[in-house]
Amino acid sequence: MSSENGAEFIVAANRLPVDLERLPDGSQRWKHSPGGLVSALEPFLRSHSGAWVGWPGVADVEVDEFTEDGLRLYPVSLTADEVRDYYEGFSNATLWPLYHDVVAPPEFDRGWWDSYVKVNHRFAEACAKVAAQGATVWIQDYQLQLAPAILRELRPDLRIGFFLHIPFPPTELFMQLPWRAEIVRGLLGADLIGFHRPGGAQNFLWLARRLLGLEPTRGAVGVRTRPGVIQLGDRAVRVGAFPISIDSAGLDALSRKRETVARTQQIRADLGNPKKVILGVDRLDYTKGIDVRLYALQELLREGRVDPAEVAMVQLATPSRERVEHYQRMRSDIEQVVSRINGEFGRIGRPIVHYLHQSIGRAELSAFFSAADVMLVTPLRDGMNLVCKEYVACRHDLGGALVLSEFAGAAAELTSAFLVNPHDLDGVKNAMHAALTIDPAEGRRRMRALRRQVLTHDVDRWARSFLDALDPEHAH
Ligand code: GDG
Repeated sequence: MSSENGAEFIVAANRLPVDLERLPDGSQRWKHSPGGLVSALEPFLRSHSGAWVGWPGVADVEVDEFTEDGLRLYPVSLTADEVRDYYEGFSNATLWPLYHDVVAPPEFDRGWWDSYVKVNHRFAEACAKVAAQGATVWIQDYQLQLAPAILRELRPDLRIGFFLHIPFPPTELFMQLPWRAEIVRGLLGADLIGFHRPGGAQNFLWLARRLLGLEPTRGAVGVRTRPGVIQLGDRAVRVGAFPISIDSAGLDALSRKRETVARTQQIRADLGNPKKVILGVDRLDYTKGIDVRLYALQELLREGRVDPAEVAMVQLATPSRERVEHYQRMRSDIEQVVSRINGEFGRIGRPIVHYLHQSIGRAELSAFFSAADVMLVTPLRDGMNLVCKEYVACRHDLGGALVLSEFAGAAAELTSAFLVNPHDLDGVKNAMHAALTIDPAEGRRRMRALRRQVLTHDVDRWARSFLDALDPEHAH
């Protein structure tokens, strides 16, 4: 494609915002998977003749570029071996656990690394082909950390941003990575590198000094302000903190709809109208601490601090990365605890834990949030965690109480939650108990404070603050 009709604003992410689905009869269709990222960036993408570069989610298919709802989509193909090595291997069995405080041991495999390098080249080449002269390219997440530098080589005219959606780890842990200098160099191809929290930015600045002998600024990085700066020849790379959020107003409106309110009541009735409904919503992932909250509930029931006749818990565990070995093991561990609790405390027609290993629609999810007296978000480590913000956005009635791990990025913003250390089981139990027995006026006070934060800091503000910092002359 010539640069005259190239795109001016490009998002590159491992996945496209649509998934290719293969139907049993052999035919194919596109299934929309509108995530927060898509809705956040859609206005920019549309008004800047935008394009999205990503993998369509199925191995070994060559798909031509196409336009969906006015958005230009450029599929990047992956072979089955690349899905295994670049995606399931290096991205999800090396980087994911390493960046999440090694809560599972990361595997270092040279073949996986080779595949990661190769696929990052392919993504960068796709961006180089699609971008108009002087365009802005925003590269997303840990699967594509080499792409900024490769793209910079291919197209020095571009403005390149990078955002990491998961935590950037403490430097001692990052130093384990055999390819640590390559990753830091890859990221430095960007003009702006964004993390959720200032701590991540600070870790990165330290590594640039230690591994590459660069001289970053030494001041403390602020939230959306005071980025660190690394001078690389005539180029200044900025490194900042931009906490992501959700479509707060959209969820607030959805939760107020008559149908949602009716569905909320129906869900409580289907659960047997218990006095208290407890909820967990996560991708089934070992970082999310699903087991932590189940063990805490089990002990509270055993100690008689929670009456099995008065509570029902719903755990929605959305299927995720099912071919990665660690995920298979964790799934069966969690399912075992669920059935133990139900075996010990359930009655016919009244299990304690309603466990769903499936994905549900957005409207249904908002009804779940509205139905929950206590929301449990207990990750061992989480870049941000959107679920807790979604819960808050749905509680226009000021009902409900949030138990939130200190190790989620969101904890820095949601300080009126019951904050817990997920490694401290007694602490989690006490917080759950406090949330279950909270005085309604105190609950409303806390929820009001949480909502003030979430409603004034939405995903649009996140995208705008990043893009303004990337291109200060053209504030968005
Ligand atoms: C990564 C980082 C960071 C889940 N089940 C269903 C469903 N979901 C939605 C939730 C939420 C999203 O998926 C999960 O987002 P999280 O932020 O909680 O977690 P990760 O997937 O690990 O996301 C994380 C995020 O990137 C953004 O930067 O916050 O720290 O790990 O929106 O609602 N949605 C529907 N049905 C489900 O069954 N519709």
